[in-house]
Amino acid sequence: KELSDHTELVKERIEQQVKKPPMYNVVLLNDDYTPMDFVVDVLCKFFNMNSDQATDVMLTIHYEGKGKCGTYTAEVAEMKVNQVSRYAKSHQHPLRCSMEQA
Ligand code: TYC
Repeated sequence: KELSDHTELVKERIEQQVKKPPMYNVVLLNDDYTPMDFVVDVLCKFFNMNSDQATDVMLTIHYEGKGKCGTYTAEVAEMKVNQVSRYAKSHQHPLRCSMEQA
Protein backbone atom coordinates (compact mmCIF):
# COMPACT_ATOMS: atom_id res chain seq x y z
CA LYS A 1 0.00 0.00 0.00
CA GLU A 2 2.65 2.52 1.06
CA LEU A 3 4.88 1.26 -1.72
CA SER A 4 2.19 1.79 -4.38
CA ASP A 5 1.39 5.28 -3.01
CA HIS A 6 5.06 6.09 -3.33
CA THR A 7 5.16 4.61 -6.82
CA GLU A 8 2.20 6.82 -7.80
CA LEU A 9 3.96 9.94 -6.51
CA VAL A 10 7.14 9.08 -8.42
CA LYS A 11 5.11 8.42 -11.57
CA GLU A 12 3.32 11.77 -11.24
CA ARG A 13 6.60 13.60 -10.77
CA ILE A 14 8.16 11.96 -13.82
CA GLU A 15 5.04 12.73 -15.84
CA GLN A 16 5.26 16.41 -14.88
CA GLN A 17 8.91 16.49 -15.93
CA VAL A 18 8.21 14.86 -19.29
CA LYS A 19 4.92 16.60 -20.09
CA LYS A 20 5.17 19.52 -22.49
CA PRO A 21 4.29 22.86 -20.86
CA PRO A 22 0.97 24.48 -21.83
CA MET A 23 1.45 26.79 -24.83
CA TYR A 24 -0.19 30.12 -25.57
CA ASN A 25 -0.86 32.03 -28.78
CA VAL A 26 -0.09 35.73 -28.58
CA VAL A 27 -2.68 37.62 -30.64
CA LEU A 28 -3.07 41.21 -31.81
CA LEU A 29 -6.55 42.74 -32.03
CA ASN A 30 -7.73 45.03 -34.78
CA ASP A 31 -8.76 48.64 -34.08
CA ASP A 32 -9.61 51.65 -36.25
CA TYR A 33 -6.72 53.92 -35.27
CA THR A 34 -3.35 52.14 -35.07
CA PRO A 35 -1.47 52.78 -38.34
CA MET A 36 -0.79 49.72 -40.48
CA ASP A 37 2.92 50.58 -40.59
CA PHE A 38 3.11 50.57 -36.81
CA VAL A 39 1.56 47.09 -36.61
CA VAL A 40 4.04 45.80 -39.21
CA ASP A 41 6.83 47.36 -37.14
CA VAL A 42 5.55 45.62 -33.97
CA LEU A 43 5.36 42.25 -35.73
CA CYS A 44 8.96 42.59 -37.00
CA LYS A 45 10.34 43.95 -33.74
CA PHE A 46 8.70 41.59 -31.20
CA PHE A 47 7.85 38.50 -33.25
CA ASN A 48 10.91 38.28 -35.49
CA MET A 49 8.94 38.40 -38.75
CA ASN A 50 10.27 39.77 -42.04
CA SER A 51 8.22 42.57 -43.62
CA ASP A 52 6.38 40.21 -46.01
CA GLN A 53 5.25 37.93 -43.17
CA ALA A 54 4.42 40.92 -40.99
CA THR A 55 2.34 42.53 -43.74
CA ASP A 56 0.37 39.28 -44.26
CA VAL A 57 -0.39 38.95 -40.54
CA MET A 58 -1.28 42.67 -40.20
CA LEU A 59 -3.78 42.39 -43.11
CA THR A 60 -5.29 39.22 -41.62
CA ILE A 61 -5.86 41.12 -38.36
CA HIS A 62 -7.24 44.15 -40.22
CA TYR A 63 -9.77 42.05 -42.16
CA GLU A 64 -10.59 39.31 -39.63
CA GLY A 65 -10.41 41.18 -36.32
CA LYS A 66 -7.48 39.38 -34.77
CA GLY A 67 -4.47 37.31 -35.69
CA LYS A 68 -1.87 35.00 -34.21
CA CYS A 69 1.64 36.42 -33.83
CA GLY A 70 3.38 33.44 -32.25
CA THR A 71 3.11 30.53 -29.80
CA TYR A 72 5.07 30.51 -26.53
CA THR A 73 5.19 29.20 -22.97
CA ALA A 74 3.15 31.22 -20.45
CA GLU A 75 6.12 33.24 -19.19
CA VAL A 76 7.33 34.21 -22.65
CA ALA A 77 3.79 34.94 -23.90
CA GLU A 78 3.16 37.24 -20.89
CA MET A 79 6.43 39.03 -21.60
CA LYS A 80 5.46 39.61 -25.26
CA VAL A 81 2.00 40.91 -24.28
CA ASN A 82 3.55 43.34 -21.77
CA GLN A 83 6.28 44.55 -24.13
CA VAL A 84 3.88 45.10 -27.04
CA SER A 85 1.27 46.82 -24.84
CA ARG A 86 3.88 49.17 -23.36
CA TYR A 87 5.37 49.91 -26.79
CA ALA A 88 1.93 50.74 -28.27
CA LYS A 89 1.01 52.90 -25.28
CA SER A 90 4.33 54.78 -25.45
CA HIS A 91 3.50 55.65 -29.07
CA GLN A 92 -0.08 56.58 -28.09
CA HIS A 93 -1.70 53.86 -30.20
CA PRO A 94 -4.67 51.82 -28.89
CA LEU A 95 -3.26 48.53 -30.24
CA ARG A 96 -4.23 45.63 -27.97
CA CYS A 97 -2.34 42.38 -27.50
CA SER A 98 -3.45 39.31 -25.57
CA MET A 99 -2.76 35.60 -25.10
CA GLU A 100 -4.99 32.53 -25.37
CA GLN A 101 -4.33 28.85 -24.80
CA ALA A 102 -2.99 27.29 -28.02
N1 TYC B 1 -7.27 48.68 -38.82
C1 TYC B 1 -6.08 49.51 -38.75
C2 TYC B 1 -6.13 50.58 -39.82
O1 TYC B 1 -6.94 50.52 -40.72
C3 TYC B 1 -4.80 48.67 -38.94
C4 TYC B 1 -4.58 47.66 -37.88
C5 TYC B 1 -4.16 46.37 -38.19
C6 TYC B 1 -4.76 48.00 -36.54
C7 TYC B 1 -3.94 45.42 -37.21
C8 TYC B 1 -4.52 47.06 -35.52
O2 TYC B 1 -3.85 44.86 -34.89
C9 TYC B 1 -4.11 45.78 -35.87
N2 TYC B 1 -5.25 51.59 -39.72
